[in-house]
Amino acid sequence: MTDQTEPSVVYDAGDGYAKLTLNRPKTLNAFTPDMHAGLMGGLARAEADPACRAVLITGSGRGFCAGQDLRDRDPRKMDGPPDLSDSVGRYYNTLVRRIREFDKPVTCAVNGVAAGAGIGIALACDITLAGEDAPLAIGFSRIGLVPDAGTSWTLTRRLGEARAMGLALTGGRLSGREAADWGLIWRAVPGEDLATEAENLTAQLARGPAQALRLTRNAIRAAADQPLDDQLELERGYQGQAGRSPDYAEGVLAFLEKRKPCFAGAHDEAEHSK
Ligand code: T3D
Repeated sequence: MTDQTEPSVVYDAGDGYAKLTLNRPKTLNAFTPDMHAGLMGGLARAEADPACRAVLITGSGRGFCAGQDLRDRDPRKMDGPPDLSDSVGRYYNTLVRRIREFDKPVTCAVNGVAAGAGIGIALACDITLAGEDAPLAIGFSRIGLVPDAGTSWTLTRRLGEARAMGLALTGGRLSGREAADWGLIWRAVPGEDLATEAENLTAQLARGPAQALRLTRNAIRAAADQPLDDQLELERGYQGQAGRSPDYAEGVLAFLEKRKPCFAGAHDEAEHSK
């Protein structure tokens, strides 16, 4: 439902990173096709900008994201049931894949309630912070749906089957603090500190050795899917690439010269293979 003149996603250039703010606060930033387009457009802009070396996703107002805009699913205004597989494939799967495969680190600050696919998007990011009291409301089963936007995958991997099943079947909720205690997200911080913490973290990643960070993301993700022997070989190959990078030379020099490193973030094209 496109009932606003403000952009549904606001793009701000930060200190070496881009901040993408979901901006439909009256609906707790529920997803419309326009908001999906805004997010995809913001990611494309961030990817194309060499000065941008990380992305932070957050929400405006008191919510992070309430999932799909249910006003666009009002059965009274439809001829028949919607084809949700089309919507999930076209919008949510595309977005989750885009975030997961993004070329630069992506952080997320869950500034307030996250529900349904809003949680899936938050958990697709590389590092997720939340306000201590921000509710993560799984919710899907409460409206007769199943977890989507990768939520069934992320919950199960990070929490194990017992907790994932309990949350998914009951449509239960966790506070940001519980989500961090359970290992679902990186950290929970007092709400008033969240924006600063998330911005500092994202700026830190933006200043980091871009190639090594990209390889590290790949290594951590691969670890869940393969045996130790394969992971050891993957680490060996990645370290070979990292060891040839100017960032490594700079890191060692900075250590020896007792100063902070200044990473240029030069990309070795060969290491783009995942
Ligand atoms: O459809 C597809 O394409 C398939 C994909 C599905 C993916 C999904 O995400 S399905 C799940 C959709 N989301 C939900 O089921 C969550 C629905 N919302 C809630 O359960 C609650 O609003 C919250 C737990 C998120 C927050 O509760 P609370 O008490 O803090 O706030 P509230 O009063 O319920 O909501 C505030 C306003 O936001 C309210 O509008 P109003 O009455 O002030 O004009 C409410 O209607 C609106 N809002 C909240 N969530 C949505 C929404 N409007 C549209 N769509 C929403 N999802």
